[in-house]
Amino acid sequence: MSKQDKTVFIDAARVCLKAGSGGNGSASFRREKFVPYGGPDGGHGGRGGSIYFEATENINTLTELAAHPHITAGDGGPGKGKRMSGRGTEDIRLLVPCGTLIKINGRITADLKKTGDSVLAAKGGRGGRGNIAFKTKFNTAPKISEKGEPGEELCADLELSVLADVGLVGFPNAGKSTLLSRISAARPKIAAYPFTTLNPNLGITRHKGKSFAVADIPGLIEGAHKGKGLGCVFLKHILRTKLILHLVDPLGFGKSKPVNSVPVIAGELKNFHPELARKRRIIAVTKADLPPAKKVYVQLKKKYKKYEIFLISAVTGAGIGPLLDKIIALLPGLKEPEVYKTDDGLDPEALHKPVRQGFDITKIDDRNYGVAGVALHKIIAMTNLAQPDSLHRLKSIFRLIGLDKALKKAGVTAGDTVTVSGKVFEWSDEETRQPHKKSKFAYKYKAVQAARRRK
Ligand SMILES: Nc1nc2c(ncn2[C@@H]2O[C@H](COP(=O)(O)OP(=O)(O)OP(=O)(O)O)[C@@H](O)[C@H]2O)c(=O)[nH]1
Ligand SMILES: [Mg+2]
Repeated sequence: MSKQDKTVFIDAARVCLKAGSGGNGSASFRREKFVPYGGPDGGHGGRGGSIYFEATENINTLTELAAHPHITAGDGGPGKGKRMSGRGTEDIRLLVPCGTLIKINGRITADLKKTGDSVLAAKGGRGGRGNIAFKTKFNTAPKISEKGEPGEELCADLELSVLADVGLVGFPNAGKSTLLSRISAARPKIAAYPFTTLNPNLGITRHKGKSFAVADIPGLIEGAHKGKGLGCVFLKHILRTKLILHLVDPLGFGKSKPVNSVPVIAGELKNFHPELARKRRIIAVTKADLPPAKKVYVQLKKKYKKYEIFLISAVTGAGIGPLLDKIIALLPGLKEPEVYKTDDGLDPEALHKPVRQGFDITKIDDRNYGVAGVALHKIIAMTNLAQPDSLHRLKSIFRLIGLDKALKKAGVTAGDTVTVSGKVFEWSDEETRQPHKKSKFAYKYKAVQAARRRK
């Protein structure tokens, strides 16, 4: 049994990703002998690790990811005093086979075709800024530092659609795997009984200075497109091939005559996907070293004039040269069909671009309001509510993005509670001043939880 056969072939997996959050920024002040008013010196937090998918030809199944679907990248380190930035965390690169489609929220975000193709799946959070970033000429001693940005958290669906130039199809036992092992270094399992191949096998054929990839899939039987046998599960793996090589067993399969193989397989391909019917197809009668082969070859030639038909023996090697000549002559003129389109104009990076605006206000009851919004969620997560200056900054942001106005329009009155991203605030109509100017006025928003804690 080959190594490939021992590994379970898995061509679909759902993985849950959690990118690392950024480290918290530091709010610290320089304290040094003979340096009065040393000023803010809190460093920024480190970057959280991102998670990428990267294609490699060294693996051919999604088994590993399907078995370990929860991937978490490390968080960034916290910033420290003396302007020390936190440690950034390394990104995780998850290796997938070439031909893997990445779907996020049900949309194809990327189609990783060749080694090195990669896509950012979950972006790590940036580090929170330390108080050195908040120093202004009006506030030279800011007691503000940001918390780290949360890392993205999502589930991605991976689907492998093997990429090959030539797809081998035919009834079970036709000699597909034998041919693949003859023309490439692949060593699929071969045996004198049907349904030997249980997973697609991929091999690279080199001929007269040209090379192309060949995929051998499990044998097809009548009704395969309806789920009979194994073939239909794997037919999708030849969807992206440029050429189909149909192998006809001169000994026939079951009670079916060898010539019947042509219309039956053609029907199965067409019923599975119209793209398979459109593909250029050539036929080869196998096992030329056995007596009935020549007769079947002549019959087929007579009956199906529109196809190029070859007579080959994977055991003796007879006829294989001309067949490969034909394949290398045809391939440059054939295009890989666009079976999977990455969703129209969807830029994989767009998923990770920061959302700046937008929130929804819901009136829960007369005295309670809820506010939701992606950008707001991030702002709240990055605000250190225990710092009065940060709370004040948050309040300014609320005013700048128009949340104050919108809430007033929605009918909020003094004493009502406003829940933003799980944090509860109390609405106050009083005027506010910046806290570092020692305002005697109350904050417009009071972090109710923080206030309770202080009592
Ligand atoms: N004499 C002879 N036997 C062959 C030739 N090619 C394949 N065979 C035999 O036919 C049998 C089936 O070969 P496989 O390559 O396993 O056939 P397959 O199409 O991959 O079969 P499945 O994987 O079951 O669909 C084996 O016993 C091979 O030794 C050939 O050219 N000549
Ligand atoms: Mg086989």
